[in-house]
Amino acid sequence: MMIKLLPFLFPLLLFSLAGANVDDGNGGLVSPAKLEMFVDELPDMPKVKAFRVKKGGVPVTARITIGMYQKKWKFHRDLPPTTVFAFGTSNETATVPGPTIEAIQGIPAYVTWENHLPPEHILPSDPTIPTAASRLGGVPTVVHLHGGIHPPASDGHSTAWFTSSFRSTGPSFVSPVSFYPNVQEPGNLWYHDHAMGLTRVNLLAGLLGSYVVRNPYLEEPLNLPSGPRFDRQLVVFDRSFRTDGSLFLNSTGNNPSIHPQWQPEYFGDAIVVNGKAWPKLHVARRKYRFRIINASNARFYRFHLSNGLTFVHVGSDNNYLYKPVASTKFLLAPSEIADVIVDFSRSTTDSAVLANDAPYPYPTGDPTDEFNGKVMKFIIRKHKTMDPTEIPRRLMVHPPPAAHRAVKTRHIAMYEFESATGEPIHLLLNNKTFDDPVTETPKEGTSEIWYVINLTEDNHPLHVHLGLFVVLEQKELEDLDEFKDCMMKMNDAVGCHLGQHARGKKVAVPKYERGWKNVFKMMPGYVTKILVRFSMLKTGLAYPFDATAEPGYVYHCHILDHEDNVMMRPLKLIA
Ligand SMILES: *[C@@H]1O[C@H](CO)[C@@H](O)[C@H](O)[C@H]1NC(C)=O
Ligand SMILES: *[C@@H]1O[C@H](CO)[C@@H](O)[C@H](O)[C@H]1NC(C)=O
Ligand SMILES: *[C@@H]1O[C@H](CO)[C@@H](O)[C@H](O)[C@H]1NC(C)=O
Ligand SMILES: *[C@@H]1O[C@H](CO)[C@@H](O)[C@H](O)[C@H]1NC(C)=O
Ligand SMILES: *[C@@H]1O[C@H](CO)[C@@H](O)[C@H](O)[C@H]1NC(C)=O
Ligand SMILES: [Cu+2]
Repeated sequence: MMIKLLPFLFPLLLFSLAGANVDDGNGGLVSPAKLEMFVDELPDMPKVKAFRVKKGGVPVTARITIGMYQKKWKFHRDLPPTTVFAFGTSNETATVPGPTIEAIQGIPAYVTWENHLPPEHILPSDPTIPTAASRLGGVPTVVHLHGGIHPPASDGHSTAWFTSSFRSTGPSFVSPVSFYPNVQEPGNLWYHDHAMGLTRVNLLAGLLGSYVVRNPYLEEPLNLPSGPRFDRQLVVFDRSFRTDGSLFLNSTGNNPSIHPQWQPEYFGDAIVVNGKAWPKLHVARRKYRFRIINASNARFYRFHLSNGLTFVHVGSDNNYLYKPVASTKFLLAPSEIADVIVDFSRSTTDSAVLANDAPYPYPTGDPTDEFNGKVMKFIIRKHKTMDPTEIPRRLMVHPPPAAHRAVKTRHIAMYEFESATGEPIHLLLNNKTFDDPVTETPKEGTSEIWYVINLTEDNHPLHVHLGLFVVLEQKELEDLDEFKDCMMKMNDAVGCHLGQHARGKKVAVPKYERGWKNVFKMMPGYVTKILVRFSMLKTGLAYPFDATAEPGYVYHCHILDHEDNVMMRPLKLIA
């Protein structure tokens, strides 16, 4: 009898043994110590041209199709394949991150984004936060081109989501085809999912990729490192894995009686660059250009190189700086993009580790450890190679901020609401949810001053769709408690700010962040003054499309866990 039962009992026994240390339903996690660093080569993502080249080399408008597929992706030599959601021109070529889309300034592109995802998500989400959902099932997705200047219908509005084969669509869905005029200046953008309440999980699953806008006439004379070998994208994010290779996102919230799954910040154990955990790259002893995108949900990175080499910043987010700025260490918030030159010919060593020492959450959280303190390794060839490139003294001239007279001043206050036990419940802008009527209605073609007031404990990277901004001033409040008291009593940013409550010292903006930006870190306890422009950067003219159309745009915190719950507000341009 016993013997007969055993074959049946045995798997059950194994199952319950495995269950013993996974009592919270989260499964056994891979310790980062189990993943040897610097064993996988840094991948180069496939490139997709968002233009066609006619006879004679003339680039013209193109139509491309990019799908979202569920497939397996290998994040590390010693990790079983991971089920992911990947972008690609086909299932076979889909990658995490997705292909790098290459566009040319002024050449419009039409991108059809297709959802080929199965009915069920691979990660848990939370129905108690405002979340896109279809009664027919399916995974709602919508793509936002971060840094793009394009009409509202192509902006990937959070409620313009769609499921597989467009079987269901969200209330502001307009068309499966996004129109990107590519009228922004040459620089770095990225595309990623933006579905209401699912952005954090859809990005964790892999729905992100980089997008470069080039202008050969303006950029070739700069003589910066170029071409696929020397001009590289580094898309950085952090992820945790279970021992079976699957992505890990905690299915229990930190405040489960209010939000069963939502947690205020996702931090992964492994640092992944271009889809490989702690990769290595063999480099020649010469200059390279790295466009580093922080595609983490919540992790900040303060990058430096272990051998002390400097980074020379040539751009920040999607714009060139006026002149190069050298630094040995720099801070990148989620969704910020650094554009740096590293000259390996100056290295005294044969390798350099790209390292990170930003506490998490930034700035008051845990220090980094030997795992999340390392990002990737450069292995530097022994002998110098010929290097015809240089770092010019001047890069690109943009009209100075003073040239934009602001016609309106607004105050944007960031609030975090906590439960009785001190756990975050949700975060709001101006104490309003996403569904409250629109209050930010800039006039197209104008510039505005926004005072962004951070009343929370965290650094919230603010992202404004469509509008580019310059940080004019950041002031550290002398008496944050007094200011907070005023704000909590009155929710009157204007009254509290202009009254006697906002004394403080000015803190310089780092030189490498003084350009026109898409995202900026709003330091806790600071009032940050930005100039946002809702017109074309170079000419100051209105956009070459109807920016006042429905469904409008949004602005939000780019910590995805905050954006989803629900640190995001509508932004509607008016004529
Ligand atoms: C994509 O390929 C994977 C196998 O790699 C398969 O499981 C999946 O069903 C495919 N998806 C589609 C939409 O064909
Ligand atoms: C998941 O989150 C809960 C609540 O914050 C926590 O108690 C638990 O330790 C977490 N589980 C893992 C595996 O991190
Ligand atoms: C990446 O962005 C996240 C959130 O947007 C931020 O917390 C993190 O510090 C950033 N990391 C780097 C390296 O910039
Ligand atoms: C924020 O809004 C809630 C609900 O409308 C209200 O109860 C609360 O007093 C507001 N807080 C502030 C600081 O205005
Ligand atoms: C908001 O303020 C908190 C401290 O009060 C700080 O930790 C956090 O970084 C600030 N966020 C931003 C975006 O500045
Ligand atoms: Cu935030």
